[in-house]
Amino acid sequence: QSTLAFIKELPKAELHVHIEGTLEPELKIKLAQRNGVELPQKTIAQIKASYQFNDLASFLAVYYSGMSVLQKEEDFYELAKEYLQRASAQGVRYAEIFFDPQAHTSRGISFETVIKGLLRAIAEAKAEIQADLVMCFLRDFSKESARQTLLAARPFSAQILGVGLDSDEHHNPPLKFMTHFEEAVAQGYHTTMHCDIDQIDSVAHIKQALEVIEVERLDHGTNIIEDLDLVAMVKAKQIGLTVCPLSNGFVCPDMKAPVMKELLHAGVKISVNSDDPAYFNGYIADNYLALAQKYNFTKDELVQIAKNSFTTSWLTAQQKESFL
Ligand code: ES4
Ligand code: ZN
Repeated sequence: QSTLAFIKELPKAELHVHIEGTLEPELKIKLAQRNGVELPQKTIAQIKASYQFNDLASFLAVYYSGMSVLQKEEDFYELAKEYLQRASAQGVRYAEIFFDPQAHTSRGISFETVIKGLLRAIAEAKAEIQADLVMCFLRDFSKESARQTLLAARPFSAQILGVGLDSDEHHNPPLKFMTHFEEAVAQGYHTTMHCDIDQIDSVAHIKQALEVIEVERLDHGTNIIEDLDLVAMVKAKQIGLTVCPLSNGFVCPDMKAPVMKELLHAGVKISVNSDDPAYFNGYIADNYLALAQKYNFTKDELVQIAKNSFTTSWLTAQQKESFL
């Protein structure tokens, strides 16, 4: 049995995927035509050639500009439908999917348009793959904008499992959104946030997230390795770290794979995820495969990672059991 076949068959949960980051060039072109949006690139090859980034900021510029084609409920439906099909084909049984409401409401698209399209795709795919939504605040937007987003989400709060924090981390520490996370917890949402790799003040941001805001998971977060007290705390509290090797590969030559191995063997619950698969050249199985082929992760290690993905998910204990 090939390693890829083994990985695909391994039941996995995906805990860190931005639905807007699953927008493939093919769908981008189709939606641009349907909605009368003029794209700077005309062909799939040209679009792919424009995907050149070497840091978070250069990626985010491409990521946000690509979203201009997403306008109608149907567009968000198709986006999620395609992701769920791809994820299911790679052995994802359960996905907690990030979406960025402010990236759309700031363009005049209503919160309702976005979430209704996403929810319809999730409902339709239910027999093949289970999924929930996690709403992210854009950390480079204002606190007031985050407050309004929490308000706009209220009518849909039963269909949103948690809140996260993403986008440009520089000058936008976790503490900027402390009150929003408090309010989110009070409203019954689970919590996670991005602590991207090798940021200025990475360790300080992780400390804010874990010690002050007390999030349940960290997205990326591998810089905990720089502070052994943090490693011990994450281990004791069973905080999940949702790591994204191919995404890391754009800003760090070793994808943080050696650190992942170290954390895994220290008993930290790391999972492997695809982040923005349409932009980082691969879905979840491709991420597992990179670890196996380039960094000699063994089948046992991959199995442990897949188990961690369910353990650190926000499924109920009973639901987890059905997958493990
Ligand atoms: C993201 Cl890689 C990454 N980092 C921060 N925010 C994001 N949103 C989508 N992808
Ligand atoms: Zn991310």
